[in-house]
Amino acid sequence: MNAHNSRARAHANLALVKYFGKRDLALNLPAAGSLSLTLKPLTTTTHIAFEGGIEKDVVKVNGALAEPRFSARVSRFLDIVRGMAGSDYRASVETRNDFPTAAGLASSASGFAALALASTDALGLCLDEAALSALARRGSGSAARSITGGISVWRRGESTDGSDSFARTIAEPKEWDLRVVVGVTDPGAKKVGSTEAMERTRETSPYYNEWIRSAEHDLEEATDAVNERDFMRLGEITERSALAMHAAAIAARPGIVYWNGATLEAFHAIRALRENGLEVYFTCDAGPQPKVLTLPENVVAVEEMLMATPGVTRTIRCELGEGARLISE
Ligand code: 2P0
Repeated sequence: MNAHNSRARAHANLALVKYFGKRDLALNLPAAGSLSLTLKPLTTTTHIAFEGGIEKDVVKVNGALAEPRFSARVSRFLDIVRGMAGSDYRASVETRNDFPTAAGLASSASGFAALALASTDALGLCLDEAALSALARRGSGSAARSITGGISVWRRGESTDGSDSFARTIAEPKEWDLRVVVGVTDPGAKKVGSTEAMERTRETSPYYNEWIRSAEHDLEEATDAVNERDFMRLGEITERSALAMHAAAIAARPGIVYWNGATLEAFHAIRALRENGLEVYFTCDAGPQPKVLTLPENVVAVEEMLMATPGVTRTIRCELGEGARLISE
């Protein structure tokens, strides 16, 4: 048999300073840098086998054939890898997420990070971490930050080809024990996809330029807060970055509102906990799940608070995880 196999694993990541706007749509180059936590468990495991003589890529997600749109996106990504390796082999891809897709948690970051590593390894390419991160970015912008572990910064970069727009770790998991609790709310109305939302916000939101300016400033300040292990400062930047991102999206035309009632109730409950002296800060992505940044001693109180919020159906405890890696089993 003429097959090149590989298996890789990557975790999802949560941005504390958000990425929401592109300077290049085709290359997924961000208009501003972002800062994130790579989170375990939230794991994607991907197996890939390239073979000569098969006609097209076959993509399975959690055991079922992927939707045509997603398969086409994976094939476009694999075309980039094939181009780098000088191969025309098609691939069979099997990817599994250990977190519930119904939870509405983004899997494209961990998915394209695992795919970037598995596909390059299977075709004999040996990329360093920066090159892998820049490649994963082509699949989904935030995937750049799932190649790296711990706390990562994805720089905007200046070059038009994107070669300087990749993530790097600024603190390893063992260097700062940060925790995140995700609140899963009931699925809300149909969401607008991230790429479409970013483009609509860039084109129509009167707040877009200010949002991008504030994001660059927040990134510098959040990087300092990480370097100084200043949790309160990092938490304050986390909340304001999420609120500013959503404000820009809400002001797009038509406005993009990702929150449901439970999301907002959770935001207020988190602030109430903080007024009682607990170090807890919220954030939220392109969906209705409230996510809480905290320290180990507050995890149980945060879970109780989230479960007491009407509309929150379950919680997921997370901590800092490693970057993408190859696995043998
Ligand atoms: C982030 N999000 O920084 C932001 C915050 C959602 C809100 O990155 O178009 O799936 O594939 O580059 O990476 C989700 O967007 O978008 C995202 P594309 P991606 O985590």
